[in-house]
Amino acid sequence: MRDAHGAAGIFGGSYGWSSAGRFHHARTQLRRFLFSGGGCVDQTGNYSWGAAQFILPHVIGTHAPVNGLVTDWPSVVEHTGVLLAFGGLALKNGQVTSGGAGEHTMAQWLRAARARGVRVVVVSPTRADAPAFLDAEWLPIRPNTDAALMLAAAYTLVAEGLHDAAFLERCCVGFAPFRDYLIGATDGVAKSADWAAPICEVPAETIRALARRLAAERSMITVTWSLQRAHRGEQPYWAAIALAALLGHIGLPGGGFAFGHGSMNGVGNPRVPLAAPEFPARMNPAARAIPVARFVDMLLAPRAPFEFNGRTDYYPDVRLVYWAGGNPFHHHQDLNRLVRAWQRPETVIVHESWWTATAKHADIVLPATTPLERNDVGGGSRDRFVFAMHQAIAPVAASRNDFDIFRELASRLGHEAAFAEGRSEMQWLRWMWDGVRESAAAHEVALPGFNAFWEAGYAEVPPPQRPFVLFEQFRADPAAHPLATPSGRIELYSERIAGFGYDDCPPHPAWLPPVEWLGAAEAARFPIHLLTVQPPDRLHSQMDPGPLAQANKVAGREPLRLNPADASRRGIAAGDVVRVFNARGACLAGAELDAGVRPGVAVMATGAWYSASADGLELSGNPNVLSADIGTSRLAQGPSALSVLVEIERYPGTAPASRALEPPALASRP
Ligand SMILES: Nc1nc2c(c(=O)[nH]1)N[C@H]1C(S)=C(S)[C@@H](COP(=O)(O)OP(=O)(O)OC[C@H]3O[C@@H](n4cnc5c(=O)[nH]c(N)nc54)[C@H](O)[C@@H]3O)O[C@H]1N2
Ligand SMILES: Nc1nc2c(c(=O)[nH]1)N[C@H]1C(S)=C(S)[C@@H](COP(=O)(O)OP(=O)(O)OC[C@H]3O[C@@H](n4cnc5c(=O)[nH]c(N)nc54)[C@H](O)[C@@H]3O)O[C@H]1N2
Ligand SMILES: [Mo]
Repeated sequence: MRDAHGAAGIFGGSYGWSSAGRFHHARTQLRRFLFSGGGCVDQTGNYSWGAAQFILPHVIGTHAPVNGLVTDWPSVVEHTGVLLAFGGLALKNGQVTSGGAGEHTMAQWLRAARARGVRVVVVSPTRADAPAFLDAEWLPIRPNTDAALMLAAAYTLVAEGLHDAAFLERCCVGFAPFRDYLIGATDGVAKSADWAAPICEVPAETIRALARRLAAERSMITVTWSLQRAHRGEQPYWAAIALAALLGHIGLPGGGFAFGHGSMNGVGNPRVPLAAPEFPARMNPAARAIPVARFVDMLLAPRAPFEFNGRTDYYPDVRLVYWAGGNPFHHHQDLNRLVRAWQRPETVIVHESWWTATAKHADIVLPATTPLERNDVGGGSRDRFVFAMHQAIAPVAASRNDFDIFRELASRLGHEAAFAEGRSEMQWLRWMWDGVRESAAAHEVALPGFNAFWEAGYAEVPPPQRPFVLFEQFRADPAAHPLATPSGRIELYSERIAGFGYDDCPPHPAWLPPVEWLGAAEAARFPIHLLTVQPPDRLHSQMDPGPLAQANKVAGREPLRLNPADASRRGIAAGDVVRVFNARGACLAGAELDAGVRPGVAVMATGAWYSASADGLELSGNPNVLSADIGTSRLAQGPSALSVLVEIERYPGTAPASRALEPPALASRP
């Protein structure tokens, strides 16, 4: 393949979480293997915060608030008056962090905030996003309309003279054109609370009262990642920053904006910013990558142009797809389209530990070990613990570590030295630990040598001495500590984005109706907005066949929660098998009734193992047969997983069982 088609013929982006251990991180192993052998087509960005990663640098000069530090919990507990949480603060999401969690901190910080009297307002289509102990106020918003609510709150501040003119003058650019948009000078539409109320179905007086409250108290606006994993997902993020800028609390203790408090464990966790353990993939000599969620477009339209963040590029003509550590038949949108695209490459190679749908759809499957069968080091950038992951059992049957598989392939291809650098598994773990230790020393944290760490099983990094406040120095002296934006300040209007000329991402935050939402014409045919959220009982699709996830299934499928009124109108009772469908596909699910889901909305977790009947009905309850495979905008090209309209009906008769756990038909066995 390399001789015939070069690096552009080999796709090795291989998006996916793999496992917590940082050395045996399959995706990194694969990319390092392909990079050291001449390069491949890589993926840039991720499914988690794909829109945020590319819009935020234009606005605040960095995307660090989604992958690094935000104003930490001690600062919030001490100083925040009102915590406004878009997308909520669901404890289910706080179980997980990439690299693994040494301590689960979300619930304890929320309890501390509550005890200190921080008032929490949760904006979400589902009540379950706020733990009961928070006693939060719940604003049940229509999905994908948060930008309208944020703009209306901003309008209210301006109309009532409650905005912080001094902060806007000192720390921001572009307030004037943004204000012109808010008051309707540019398009004749004032973005008032009365304008927003019918869009988001939050009463106008509630929006006005919220804006006044945010101005009267020290306020922190936090936004889950889910809001930007939707069509036009750039807008609620930019609008939240603009609203926080108008309030003028950015850079003050417990004030400003943050992302992801309700998305992942450790967000806001106080931590000295030392490096997490890392095994380097190194550089891709082919310097070629596509936006992460566009890989099906790439397979279906080789050589077609696409736009991305101000540039036009061309999809490569990929002949070989190599995946290790990800499950595209779980994570990608519009799986029926993926099934078609998957027929295009000449060869698909997958490393897996389990017979996932991705493995079943591969030409060559190499069985990989699980974390129990190897030694590793875990830890993440938000967690104070680094942990030794000791091998518990010998590799099962013919399975091997991804590293060992790639090392042997590299040896046959003549680039083993570049791939493995002569180090064994344990030598790499030592090398990685030394990196953590050196970084810790630079932050004046002393960590033990490898042997002591390995024996103890973990190392704990003490919490930092003083709270971290995002943009504290910038606020104190914007000239001395400029942001990495063209102006050095927060951009409420971006000349650079204006230069892109994108109508789907204008140069200031705006309300752009998404392609599918409850206000769209399409809602006449498909009147339910389906939210496809992170599962409470597993990590994505991992361990779905295991007893924990299986015990929570309803009628043998993934549960679907909907409002009792919507259910009774359709003759659906709790425990029924339902068929969820739209023009893209259909899946089965097990009905659960929940008055805490606002009418017109249904909720399903992602991750049920894809299993389709001969006529294309998905049987396990994988909602990605319903989601749309379109970019958030030409700017970020992020996944739009959460903009999905569907209809739901009771499944008549006896539904066919899921075939997800049936063994594949093999051409040969090792
Ligand atoms: N509709 C919808 N879709 C979504 C989302 C959504 O909100 N809605 N969320 C998106 C998000 S944020 C994400 S992060 C993605 C997650 O998508 P993925 O990260 O692709 O999902 P996982 O199920 O974690 O897949 C990891 C795979 O790696 C395998 N694996 C684990 N360890 C190893 C190993 O050591 N070696 C090898 N070779 N394989 C291993 C596992 O068995 C599993 O099949 O899903 C995205 N998809
Ligand atoms: N248990 C568990 N936790 C996880 C994961 C997992 O697989 N399992 N995956 C992890 C990963 S990889 C990621 S990226 C994060 C993702 O973190 P998020 O993207 O924040 O997680 P979601 O569960 O998709 O969404 C959070 C909540 O947002 C609400 N919501 C959805 N749409 C809207 C909307 O339009 N407006 C408003 N206001 N609210 C909305 C939903 O009710 C949902 O419960 O989760 C992480 N945490
Ligand atoms: Mo994610």
